[in-house]
Amino acid sequence: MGLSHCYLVSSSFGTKKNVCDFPKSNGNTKISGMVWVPSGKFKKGDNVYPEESPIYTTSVSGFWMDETETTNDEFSKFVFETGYITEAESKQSSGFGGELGNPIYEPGAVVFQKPSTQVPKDSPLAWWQYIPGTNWRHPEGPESTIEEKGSYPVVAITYKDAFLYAKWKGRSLPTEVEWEWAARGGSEESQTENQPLKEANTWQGEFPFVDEGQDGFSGISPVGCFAKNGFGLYDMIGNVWEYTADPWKVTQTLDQSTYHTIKGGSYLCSPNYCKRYRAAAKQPQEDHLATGHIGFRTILRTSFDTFKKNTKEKL
Ligand SMILES: [Ca+2]
Ligand SMILES: [Ca+2]
Repeated sequence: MGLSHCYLVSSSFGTKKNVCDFPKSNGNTKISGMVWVPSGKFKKGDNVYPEESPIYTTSVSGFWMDETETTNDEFSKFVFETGYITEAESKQSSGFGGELGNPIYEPGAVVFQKPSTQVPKDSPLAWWQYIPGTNWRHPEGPESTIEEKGSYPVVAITYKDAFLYAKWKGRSLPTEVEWEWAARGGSEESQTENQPLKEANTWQGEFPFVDEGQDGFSGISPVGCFAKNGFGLYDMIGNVWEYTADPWKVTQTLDQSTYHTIKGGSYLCSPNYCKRYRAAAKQPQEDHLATGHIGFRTILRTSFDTFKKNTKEKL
């Protein structure tokens, strides 16, 4: 694969408004940017939406987790070093896009298009559009760029893209249980239906046509701009949805496609449309369909003690 199309975007970003100067949680060079999520037991699930139930008690072993969503700069490094071409940049041999109604073969991704007036809220195709030429380098359509957005979460990537990035780093995508436990941040209680304005980039105003940005951001924000949770993790809730390793178990066949579970909601979640700005919230995402509001973060399943012994670094 040629590398001529590859470039790092960090050289062109750095203005204050495009990066949040959040404090890093540890100085370990080996796993810089990750925090330790301790083991524990919690009540997984909720009953705000049907797919979140049943609620049950489960245990989780500890693991390291990226403190932020994977950024454009980080994904650029992966592409630069491997020559990887994402699914949204590749012509598909078999059609996908079952959620959109017709098989799609042309490279591209789904983009949120804010309507100019109110539209029926049960018509998601009124604000979602498949735009050929959209991909992680051009996440809002072929004319858009990620220049000066190196610290924004990478989007318009698929489950496979996220999986292979994690593998390249010697890491994994979290299971749904691991992700939900991490997003709870040590809290015993599940999150309320109240919108978390200080902790997450969500949507204020009448969805989908007025994004007031009362939380500081209309649209996606750079990573680390909101308060971290009890485990030191940023943006678990909101900003962009995050892939997990769990296939979506369909009880009713949606179409011929396969799906994985995404967690945490996005900047598009609002009280007047979709209260999925909670740890227990979940949705299916079609495996080969890239969209502009889904990203990911990785985990490392190395025990705390093993890590200390191997690195001899003070944690
Ligand atoms: Ca917002
Ligand atoms: Ca998120």
